[in-house]
Amino acid sequence: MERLSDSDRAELLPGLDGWTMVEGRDAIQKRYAFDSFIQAFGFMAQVALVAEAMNHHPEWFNVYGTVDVTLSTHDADGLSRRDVELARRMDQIAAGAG
Ligand code: HBI
Repeated sequence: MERLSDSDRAELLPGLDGWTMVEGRDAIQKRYAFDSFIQAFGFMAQVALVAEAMNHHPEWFNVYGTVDVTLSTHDADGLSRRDVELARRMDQIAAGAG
C-alpha cells in the first residue's frame, strides 16, 4: 500500500465527513456519538466485519455511546487509499446504510 500523494490528499480528504488529521501523525480521526452503548457496539460489530474483509483495522476506543476512531496504514507508515475507503464505509454504517 502506498502513502497518499499530496494531490490525492487534496482531492480525497476534504470529501470525508467529520474526519480530521491527527496532530503529529499521518492518520485521520473521528468521534462517533451514539445514543447508547448498544448502538455504539452494534456499529463496531458491523465495522469489524467490513474491516476484516478489507484486512484493514481501525484503532478505536469506546466508552458508552462514544467511539473514537483513528485510521492509518501501518504498512505504508501513513495514510493510504484504504483509510479513505474504510472511513467512508464507517460513515455509511453509522448512518444506518451500511
Ligand atoms: N490495519 N489499519 C491497518 N493498517 C495496516 O497497515 C494493517 C491493518 N490490518 C492488517 C494489516 N495491516 C496487515 O496486512 C499487516 O499488519 C500484516
